[in-house]
Amino acid sequence: MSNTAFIVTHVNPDWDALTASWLLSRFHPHTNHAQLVFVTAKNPPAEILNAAAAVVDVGLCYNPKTLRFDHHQEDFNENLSATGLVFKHLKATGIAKNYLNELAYIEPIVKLVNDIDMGVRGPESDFSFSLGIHALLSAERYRLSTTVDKENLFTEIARWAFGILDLLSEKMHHETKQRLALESKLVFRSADGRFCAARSTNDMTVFSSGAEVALIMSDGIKLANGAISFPITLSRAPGIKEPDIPQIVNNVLLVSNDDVPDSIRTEMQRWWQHPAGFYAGRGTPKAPCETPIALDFHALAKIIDKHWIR
Ligand SMILES: [Mn+2]
Repeated sequence: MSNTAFIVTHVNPDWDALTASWLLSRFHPHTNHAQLVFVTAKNPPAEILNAAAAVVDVGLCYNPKTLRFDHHQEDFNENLSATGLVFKHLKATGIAKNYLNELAYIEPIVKLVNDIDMGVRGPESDFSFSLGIHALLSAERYRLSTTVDKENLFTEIARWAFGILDLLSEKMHHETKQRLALESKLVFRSADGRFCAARSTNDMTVFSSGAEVALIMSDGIKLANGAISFPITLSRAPGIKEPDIPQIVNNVLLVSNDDVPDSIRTEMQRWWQHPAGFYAGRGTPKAPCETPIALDFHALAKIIDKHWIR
């Protein structure tokens, strides 16, 4: 055994063991990127448990002060899994506050893992077992069991799982930052809040604020001819069937010149309209344009808002 801090969890680790270990490994300074050691749940060696910097999902002890987070004790009455307990501790102590005060952004992962470990079933757990992280862990465990030496199997499973959790956490962190920055990027919000226009962000971020239709002008991208293009997209939120986005574009194009400046009319005439009805735009990788787009973005937003009949 090395002298460096290590985290103990159980052999054949499930997502509860893996996520609890990952939370400590990534967010607790005493177990920062600590090695994992795997023990049996039945009669784990006391000397290993005693020497561990943290013990999760095994060991029959719950004591946050010594980083012991098991929930299998007979008299245990906190309704949380090891992952839920570690997360609660990290939030309560604020020890992870350097990591975007909040940690709130990884709460969906914690909740999924915790609920499934505690036997809660619903659409989210069904999805996770069929196509989500629980399905992937089963598949990866099987694949590794046929390709990796037995003594390395659990370490390899954990390496894989930590990679998945790092990726998801990075994505959620990024989305959270985008959401927090949205206010400063909004150019227009309709009176009913159903339509928003924003610069330098993406439509999913706008939809997360409750809008159904988003007009986005992205950061500039360099075209093949060296010119800078600022892609514009008009799209509707996923999961809704209305409105038909090309219809909104055509509504604008049908009105007289007095209402719509030439620059906007010319621009919208060149937009690519997705036949499935959820998108129109120009300058994106899917619908590239050869010349920069130059128009009054706020005026464009007002015109689109006016001609989305709702
Ligand atoms: Mn558990």
